Amino acid sequence: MCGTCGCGEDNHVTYSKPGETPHQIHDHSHSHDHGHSHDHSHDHHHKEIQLELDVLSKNNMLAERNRGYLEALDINTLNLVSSPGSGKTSLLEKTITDLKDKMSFYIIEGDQQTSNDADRIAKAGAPVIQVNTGNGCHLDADMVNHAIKQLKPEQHSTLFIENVGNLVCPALFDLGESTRVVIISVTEGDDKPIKYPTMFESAQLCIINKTDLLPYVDFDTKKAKEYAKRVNPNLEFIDLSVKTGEGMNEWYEWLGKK
Ligand SMILES: Nc1nc2c(ncn2[C@@H]2O[C@H](COP(=O)(O)OP(=O)(O)OP(=O)(O)O)[C@@H](O)[C@H]2O)c(=O)[nH]1
Ligand SMILES: [Mg+2]
Repeated sequence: MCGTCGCGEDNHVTYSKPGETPHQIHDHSHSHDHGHSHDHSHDHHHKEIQLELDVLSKNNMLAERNRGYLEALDINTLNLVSSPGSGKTSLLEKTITDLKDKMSFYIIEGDQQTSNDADRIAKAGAPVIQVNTGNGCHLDADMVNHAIKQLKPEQHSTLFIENVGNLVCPALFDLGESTRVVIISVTEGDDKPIKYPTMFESAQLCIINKTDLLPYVDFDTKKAKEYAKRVNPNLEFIDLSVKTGEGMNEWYEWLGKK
């Protein structure tokens, strides 16, 4: 997984609210596990797998703590995952604009760099915190834990976590969300669900965005859904266009039922 793509232990993660200077958080309450304590093998591959399992099990434990905290406050938490540019921030901007009088939203924005997305969300009118993951290609439960502490979402609210645009690594990291929503846009190709099955396997809802572009691209919606159902028979689908608003009501109905 990420051992090969640059998200290391010495990574510099920063947090900021719009207008704030990004800052790091030094948390000395947890021990740093470098993964060699149980490993008596000289096999490098074995060491790497052990490190991955350690990282993931530590993440799973923290994710369960997040989940317990969020459930106790009746905060519906959605983890939005997709490749870069599928329209996650656009979907959030429109959802906030349309529903903010009826629902209370909080947003955690994950990107490697920049506070562009948090600035867009703040403009749409919701409290937001930007997490910059540096070299990291995904959010993890620890980052979300720190972000929640600063954001302080209120009881009975909806918390959206926009993950780093990446169809691979975010699939492995439970953040403590209630629901995982995978978004694909019709410009990406209808075979994504079988090329990146883990992401589709771990999601409960699949949004197919940018349907306004269907006349211009070779995207077979039926085929994309068949592929996705192959890896996850229980996956639900909503086709929509954030741009034209087509299908947005179905998304709002789904959200209202959660
Ligand atoms: N045609 C069309 N364009 C869209 C639609 N939704 C989003 N876009 C455009 O797609 C581009 C990327 O949208 P974003 O919302 O920034 O995508 P994102 O998933 O948040 O991107 P990252 O955070 O970088 O992963 C922007 O230029 C949007 O205007 C849509 O429904 N139709
Ligand atoms: Mg975005």
